[in-house]
Amino acid sequence: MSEILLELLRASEKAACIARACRQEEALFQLLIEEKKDDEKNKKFLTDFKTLADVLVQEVIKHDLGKKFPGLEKNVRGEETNEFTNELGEKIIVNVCPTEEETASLLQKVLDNNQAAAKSLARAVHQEVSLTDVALDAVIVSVPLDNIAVWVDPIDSTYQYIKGSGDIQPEKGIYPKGLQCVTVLIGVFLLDTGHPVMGVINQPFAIKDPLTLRWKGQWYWGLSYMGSNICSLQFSAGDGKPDSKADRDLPQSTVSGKNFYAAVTSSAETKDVLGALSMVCGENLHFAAGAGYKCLCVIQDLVDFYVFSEDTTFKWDSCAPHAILKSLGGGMLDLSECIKSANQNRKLCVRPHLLYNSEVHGAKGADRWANKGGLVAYRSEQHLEWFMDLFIKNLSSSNKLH
Ligand code: 2IP
Ligand code: CA
Repeated sequence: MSEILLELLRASEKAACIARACRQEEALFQLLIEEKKDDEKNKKFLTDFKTLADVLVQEVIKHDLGKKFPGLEKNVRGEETNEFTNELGEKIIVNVCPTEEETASLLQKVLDNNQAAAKSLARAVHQEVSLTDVALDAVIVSVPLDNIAVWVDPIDSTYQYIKGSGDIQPEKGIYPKGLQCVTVLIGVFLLDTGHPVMGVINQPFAIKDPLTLRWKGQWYWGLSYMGSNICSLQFSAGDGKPDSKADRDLPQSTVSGKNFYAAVTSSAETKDVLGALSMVCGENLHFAAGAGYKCLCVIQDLVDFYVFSEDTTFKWDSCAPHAILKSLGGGMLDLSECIKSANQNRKLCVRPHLLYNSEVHGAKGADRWANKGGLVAYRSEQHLEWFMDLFIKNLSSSNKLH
């Protein structure tokens, strides 16, 4: 059994429980939806609750991984810092304390003395999460602890999380928005090469029980290391086919390949890229919220590709899904590098895989960890070639990006 992967899964499940608690427990829910106007803000109220929930989940993951694998916590990275400064210049560091009571009293300080909310949150932070995953028990790959680091996105698609729509209808299985687009992302990469090796995607709001109206989550994991490639989907009935199009050739009749491929992208995608994607995919071009969720659509084989040309996804968005895609025989590439090679008539012999150990040169803050050249996520190497060929041909020549 891979101990680390099991621990990542457990941490993601704890995070998912906290995310659900914040929506389902009244004391927390009121804070989540509360928008304080500047003049209403208490000077002691250090931050808005959404940021606190994000930071806390990140700290829980760090704490729980470090407890099991001492030292690893130093290599857990994410978007958030756990230091808050209030308008009076006082600093507070949010972390998981040794006992539930201590965590509650620390949280109470950040929550403007709201004792009920602090207690609820501390309970969720300190609860034991027991889970079983029979498929994972069979995994016997061990990855060297001294050469790994972890990228965490505690709550991806924060906007959908706050909005909280639970009744959005999926289109061809894909949720364009809503709570289903919220994911917890935990990815492990090798410090020396920057390659992703393990990933967990936890979808805290996957299914709503029609009777209790409570949400059930769903998790996905993948491991790709030293020739071992294993993914949770390979064990679920009727799923986990490496690629539904794998045995099919590009049909000669559809000379342009039109509508043969399905892709998902962001509503923030540029006009030119959208134009080219529509040419290739026609009605099979979908929009969905959440970088993690869009990757999940590729992993679940609901679409063949996730394409995005902008630089607004980050290492914490892509590391976990990237590892899972690799375990299925796919991957995630730098889109601008792919286009550059095509424009120079170079075949993609060496694929420009996204890497996780190096910063964007000269960038500051979160942008240091942006996927600067955009991305393309895929499940099948063979179809990637064909798809990219069609896609790039359809990009207007004046706009072959960068
Ligand atoms: C966001 C979130 C957004 C996504 C953006 C991410 O992360 O996944 O949904 O934009 O790239 O950085 P889009 O949905 O347009 O793809 P977070 O919610 O954690 O800020
Ligand atoms: Ca994110």
